[in-house]
Amino acid sequence: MAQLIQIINGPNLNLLGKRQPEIYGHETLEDVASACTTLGETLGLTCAFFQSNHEGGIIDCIHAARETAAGIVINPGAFTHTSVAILDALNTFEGPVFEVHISNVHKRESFRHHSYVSLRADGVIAGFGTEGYTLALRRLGTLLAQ
Ligand code: DHK
Repeated sequence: MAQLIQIINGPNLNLLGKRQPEIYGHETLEDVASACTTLGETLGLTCAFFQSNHEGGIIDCIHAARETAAGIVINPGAFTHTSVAILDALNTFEGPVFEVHISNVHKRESFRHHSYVSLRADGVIAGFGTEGYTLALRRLGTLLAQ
């Protein structure tokens, strides 16, 4: 049976493709979902997608994933740099967690250099554009097949 991967996107990522395309590219979140779904089928993984502009919604999604998902891919957006609550929620999840940033946060403002989520993440991908999501999915495919 296919294992479920919960893919979570935080604030402003609903505007992907329209928002600062020079930083975040031209692909939309629907494009990301489509690429992940297609790749997931080849890896035996089913992808569930969630986006919220609200911290509590993301936390509720992580809690629900405790019962349903084998792994999490999360781009918490700006909550990456501020949210102890999302870190705490991820610490309740037992499977692998991968943190994705579309842009190279280390090449940007210093406030983007620190990530609370990285204290829990099993791996971090930054600066690979939207391809970062499928790279994380490939790694989950490898880990969960072991
Ligand atoms: C997305 C955001 O919305 C920013 O707040 C982060 C991240 C970077 C990204 O690169 O995907 O700082």
